[in-house]
Amino acid sequence: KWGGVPKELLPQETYQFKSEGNPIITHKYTADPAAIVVDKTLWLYAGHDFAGGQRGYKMKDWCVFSTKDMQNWTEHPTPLDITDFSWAKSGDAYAGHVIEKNGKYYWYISTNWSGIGVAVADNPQGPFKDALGKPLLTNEDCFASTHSWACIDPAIFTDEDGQSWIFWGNRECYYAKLKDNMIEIDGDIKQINFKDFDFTEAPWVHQYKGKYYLSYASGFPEKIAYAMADNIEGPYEYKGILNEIAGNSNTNHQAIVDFKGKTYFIYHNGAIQTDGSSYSRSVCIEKLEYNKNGTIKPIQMTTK
Ligand code: FUB
Repeated sequence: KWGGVPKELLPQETYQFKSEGNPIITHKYTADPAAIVVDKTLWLYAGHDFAGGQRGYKMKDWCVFSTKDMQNWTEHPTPLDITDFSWAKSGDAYAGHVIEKNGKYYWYISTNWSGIGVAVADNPQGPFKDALGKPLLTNEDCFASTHSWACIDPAIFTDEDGQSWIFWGNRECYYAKLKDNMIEIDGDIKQINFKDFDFTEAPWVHQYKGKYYLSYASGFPEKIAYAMADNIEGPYEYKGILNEIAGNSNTNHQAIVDFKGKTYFIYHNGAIQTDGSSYSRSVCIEKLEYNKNGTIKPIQMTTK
């Protein structure tokens, strides 16, 4: 159906590598990172750009990597690909986000035109299986949208009270509560309304010292901006640009995660593309630091 790499050619075995700097993964193109920490291991989930996409993204499967020290990495067998979602007619393995709840791992994924789906696994490396057999969210749920690719880029945040929320969108940022089963929307879908925002896509919510942080890709080419609030539903106050345009990539897509006493900002750039397009991206990792007043210092992009 997808005319990409045959399933049997997707990695079936683990692959070990060491990262010496950015991009951290150089044996394949990776994009749209999301990360979680389970015990003493950081799990990194990413989309997979196929080289040579001169006329757009070629993304058919997702990847999973793990590390205990941010230097020595393992790539695990392909945990999920777009053919695992029979309803995903558009067949583009766009950005996703994995989260643990009640001992299970849920991977929320974008398909570009067909909506957002959710897959589930018993462990962080998968394999993951479509949990619903249909989309969790579709373009019809993006009530303010005037275009057909608004239903992308899910980001999940579980608050201290145990309530999980899903944020997503392109041009407009939507959010909703998830039921405890993580595969149903609970109540109304709402929109983040904010005046100083130039929201393009890639929302990510995290918390630090009681404040909520909503980071997102802004403008085009994209920079990562962020806003802060006292409540998960806002109002969010714009705080500035966190990450400038990342070299050779029109898109920018961030994950923010605490691991072993440090906070990391994970994103992608186009540093090692060789096809002259913006469609062969690579995941990079930087340290993220807060100011005393809770604002975030601008990210310094490094190669070492
Ligand atoms: O990788 C495909 C799309 O590009 C993602 O869904 C967006 O966030 C942007 O990175």
